[in-house]
Amino acid sequence: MQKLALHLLIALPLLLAACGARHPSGATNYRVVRTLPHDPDAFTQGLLFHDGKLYESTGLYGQSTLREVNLETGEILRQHKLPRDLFGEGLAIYSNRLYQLTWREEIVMVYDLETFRPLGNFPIEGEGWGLAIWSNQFVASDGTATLRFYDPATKQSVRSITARDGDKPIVELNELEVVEGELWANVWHDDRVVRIDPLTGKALGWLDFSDLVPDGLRDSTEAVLNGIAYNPETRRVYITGKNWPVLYEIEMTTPPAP
Ligand SMILES: [Ca+2]
Repeated sequence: MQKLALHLLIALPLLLAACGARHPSGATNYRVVRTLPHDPDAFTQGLLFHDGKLYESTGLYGQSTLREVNLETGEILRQHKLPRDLFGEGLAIYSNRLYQLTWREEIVMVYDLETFRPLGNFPIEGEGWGLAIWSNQFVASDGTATLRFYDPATKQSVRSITARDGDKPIVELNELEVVEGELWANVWHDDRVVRIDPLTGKALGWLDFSDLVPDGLRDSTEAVLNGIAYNPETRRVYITGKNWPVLYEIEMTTPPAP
């Protein structure tokens, strides 16, 4: 029995790691593992990890970019500048293509992942804020409490949910990230991230990042928390904000069992 217990002890974390993508994170708290540099000129609108690489979308007219960033140094490894009349927003990768939302231009830009070569765009109705992939569908926020899911093949909306904390709709959902099956969202002008059930819209909990807002930016109405990326290989979450000089590597923690 002792030997079996030992095997289970060794196997269990591996099993949990392997199943991680299908299990809710249950994260109710976090620990900052590392504080890394981030380009203070980046008006961050989308952030994601893919195959060990960090990708970012930045906004503002005349300054919007799609970029690959060195996680350790914050250096821009390569970037594509958007035309001056496009305002970059949420970013997602699906089937070796990058998809970048635009704010009020009602188009989604498409790029080749390997080369950053623009491959065209497709229309989307309404404002574009955050973008992620959940269960092989795009999920997009538009500044309201509504999250719309799109079929990547047809680009048509297939369903929507309303994010609610109890009965109260959670408005101004912004940057999105799928973390272990949950949908995490920045709330604009809020230092917290809400964890949402992607099937129902129900808030599963909140993570308070107010302690991470850099000094000097606490009173800013623009340089707010916005940017969540998740690396499933390490189970680390990355958090930054618009024009923040830092990016935080986060380890999710749960409170000890009572
Ligand atoms: Ca994200």
